[in-house]
This record gives sequence, C-alpha cells and structure tokens, in this order.
Amino acid sequence: MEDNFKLGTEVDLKESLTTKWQAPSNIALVKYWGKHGVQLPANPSISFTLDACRTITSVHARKGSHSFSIRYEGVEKPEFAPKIKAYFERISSYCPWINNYYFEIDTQNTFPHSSGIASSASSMAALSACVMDFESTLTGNALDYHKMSFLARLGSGSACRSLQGEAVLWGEHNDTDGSSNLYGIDQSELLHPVFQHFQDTILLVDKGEKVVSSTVGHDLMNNHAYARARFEQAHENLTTLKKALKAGDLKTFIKITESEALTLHAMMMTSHPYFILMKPNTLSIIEEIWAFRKNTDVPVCFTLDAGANVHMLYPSEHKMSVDQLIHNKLAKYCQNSHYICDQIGTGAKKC
Ligand code: 2P0
Repeated sequence: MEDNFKLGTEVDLKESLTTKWQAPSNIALVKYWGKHGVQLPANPSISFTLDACRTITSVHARKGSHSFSIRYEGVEKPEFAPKIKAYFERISSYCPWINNYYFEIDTQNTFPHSSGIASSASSMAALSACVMDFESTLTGNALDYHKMSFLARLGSGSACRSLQGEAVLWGEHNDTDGSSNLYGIDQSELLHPVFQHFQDTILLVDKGEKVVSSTVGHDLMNNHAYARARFEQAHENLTTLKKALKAGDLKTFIKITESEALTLHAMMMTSHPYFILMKPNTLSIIEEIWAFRKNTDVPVCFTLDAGANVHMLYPSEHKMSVDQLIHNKLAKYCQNSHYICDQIGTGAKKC
C-alpha cells in the first residue's frame, strides 16, 4: 500500500525550483497517542484544523547533491536539522528526485516559538506541501493531497491532519470509508453548521518546552497496562463523535472531547515512568469552564494537548460571553495573561 506513493515516472529535473506554503496547526478531539512501525498510529484520531496558528515555509531547491539548510525567522537553526534530515531520509524512496537537489528552507511561525504550542504539525505539513508542489511541477501531475499528508506523517504523526479540510481523520476506522493509517482524510462534509467558524481559544498556562517529547510520550503506550482498552475506546469515541459532529449534538461533542483530553493525561499519569503534565492553573481553568457552563448553559468545553495549556472550544455565536469569562476569570491563570484566539480553518495554502 505504501508503494502506491512511490513516484513511478522519471522526472525532467529543472535547474532550480522555488515555492512558499503555509500550513496550520490542528487540535485533536479524539487523540493519537501510541504508534508502531514507521509512524503508524495505534488508534484512529480526528482533529479540527486551526487557522491563526500557522507555519509559513519557503523552499528554494537547487540542482546538486542532496543536502539542506534550515533557517527560522532568518536565523540558521542547526538544532532543527536532525528532524529534517530524518524526514528527507524517510521520504526519499517516495520522492527519489529530492536526491538531486539542495534545499534552502526558510520558516517562521505566526505563533510565538515559546508558547508551549507544538509546531511539529504545522511545520512538517508546510514542508510537505512545498515538496509536493515541487513534485507536481516536475511531473506535471496535479497536487496530490493524500501523498502530501502521507509525507507529513513521516515527519510527525499529527502533521498529516494539517493539510486539507476543516476536520481530518487519520487512522483505520471501521466506521469510516477510506480511512487509512497512512494519511489523513478530509471529513469537512461531516460538520453540522453549528461547527462552522468554531472557536479555539488557547490559554497559555505554560509556555515552556514540552516536559515529555512526543517520541517518549508515544513510547509510554508500549506495554501500558491500559493500552488495549484505550485503543478500543478511541475507536468507539470516534464513532460517537462523528455522529455528534454530523447532528450538531454539542452535548455529546463536549462529553467525548473532554473525556478524550482527560484520558490522554490519565494515560501519562498511569505509565512508567509517569508524568503529570497539567499545572494547578490548568485545573483551575477546567473548574471555571465547568462552573460557567453549568451557570450559563453556554456550550463551551476544553481539550488538552500533551502539556498544560488549555484549548477552549465553543461556537462563534458565544464569542462575546466567552471573551468576558476569559477577561474576568481565566486570563489570570495564563502566563503573562497570554492567550491565542484561533478558530477552525481549511488547511494548507500556497502563499
Ligand atoms: C494528537 N498529540 O493527536 C496527540 C494528542 C499530542 C496529544 O500527536 O512522534 O508530534 O511526531 O508522530 O504528532 C503529538 O505527537 O508525534 C500528538 P510524532 P506528534 O495530536
């Protein structure tokens, strides 16, 4: 199956190629946590694509022996090189033409580097979009978004959900035709109008580096006492969540989304070694959200990544009352009162 993504045709190499793409981050509703083989997920996941939090990457390719340089905001970043080197090695059998090019990569994020927001999804998605744009130029074929997502997955699992569509599902799932462990599929057509312009306000509780790298985190699921039950549960939650997304059933959406966030953290608390990635302020925010929802009936809920920051999800029509909640009660729990207002977006775009 992977072999389908190997470029079969010879390409007409050009002297140089240039392109620039931007790709957003995404927030998982049903979480990917656990992997095997070469970046294959232990369970299927689904995410909302974000809009404001993006990586913008320009690449200049020159014909010559394969290597690359990487700059972030105009400054050479040798510390980013190992991940990109591994990425090029992994994709080279699928895009053999890359071995004839030197790549100058220039990248920047629209969100602060030290915000505790992982940039691996948006950066690997943006780079994969650039690679596939070059491949399309060299072959004359149309842009292949499945292969773009396939390549992004080889850079970082969650990156495969940042290319196309407002909601993206990744991983084989019995109730989803066309689902694959190899790439994400666009599930935008699932979304009931209530999810249009859905808001994600990211409350920055801790802007530090991740306590647990994603590689270590995913590894924790190997030999985890609850792994099997967790992977089965993700399949069931995905089935239930898809129905809720289609029906506009916010009550079920909230139930599954919050439970998935807490389960992700429960997995980390019950692994060996064990980690608590929430901070006291994370819990204070969760309690405030629950109290606000109970008192006002505003359908706002939270989700978490593998860190202390809180993503608040809610329909855009409630933006004003949630803004007040943030201003009056939640901003004080954020580092330097910082938070980022984001919303559902559509995926990668050429600049
Ligand atoms: C997710 N996370 O579904 C889950 C939930 C974090 C919490 O995917 O090792 O950076 O590069 O495949 O994608 C973070 O892990 O991991 C992640 P790699 P990735 O979004």
